[in-house]
Amino acid sequence: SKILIFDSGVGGISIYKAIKEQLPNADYLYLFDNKYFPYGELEPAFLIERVCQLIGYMYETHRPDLVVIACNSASTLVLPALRKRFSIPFVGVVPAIKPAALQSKKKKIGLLATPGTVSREYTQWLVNEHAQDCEIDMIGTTSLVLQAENKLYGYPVDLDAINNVVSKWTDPQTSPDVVVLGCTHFPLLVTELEASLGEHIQFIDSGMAIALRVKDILGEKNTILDTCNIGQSFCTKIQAQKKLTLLFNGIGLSQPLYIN
Ligand code: DGN
Repeated sequence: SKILIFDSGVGGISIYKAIKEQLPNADYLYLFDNKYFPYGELEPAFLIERVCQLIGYMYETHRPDLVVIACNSASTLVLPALRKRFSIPFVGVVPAIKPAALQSKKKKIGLLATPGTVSREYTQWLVNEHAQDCEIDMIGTTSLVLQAENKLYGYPVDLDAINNVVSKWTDPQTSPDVVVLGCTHFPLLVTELEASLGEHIQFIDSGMAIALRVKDILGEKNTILDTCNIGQSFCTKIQAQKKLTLLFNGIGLSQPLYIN
């Protein structure tokens, strides 16, 4: 099968890695929008149009079997429009509020996402639906998105910037015990986040759940659903250098990116 993974930037690579573990033989295309990155502060109406336009281009030129919107900022907004317009399956990535609420012993969870994602009605719906018994503390940040991009392009990560963003969670007495990484860029910074916050916080991302969903839709038998830990971050597990096709801005220019 041909799977198109889309994000504003390189964050969707954390999702790609999780899917690739489940479906090693699929063909992967990775599209990112280097013209309008970052997505976390764009006007909703503009973002809907932009994503539909890019996916429309890819739909015509590459005919993917399935599209993963590997961006919480986009998925919490544009999935209904995409599903209405294109008759292929879409898998969206949205904050893993439900598993976080189930795993939190303190019944206090954090959401670390973009400013767009923390302000979405859909995110509020997720909280009302799945985490009524929890207190929820949200941080919306673009700075961490930029740090994750830096890291993947081989530039140094600014640890002070990370510390500043999450400083209110450093005290184990008052912090949440479970934090949702509600932006696909953030699993790429999990080592830095752990170094900054210490061991009193468990991070949850959507990678594994999304990978299993993709596998399910594409019809392969899903054997590890019962034993998987949805919250585990898989991006740190990739050892070998892998090559995947990157498409910049939907205009066909592609070049390999090497991922450690
Ligand atoms: N990686 C995206 C997300 O999951 O929300 C958005 C990052 C951005 O463009 N700000």
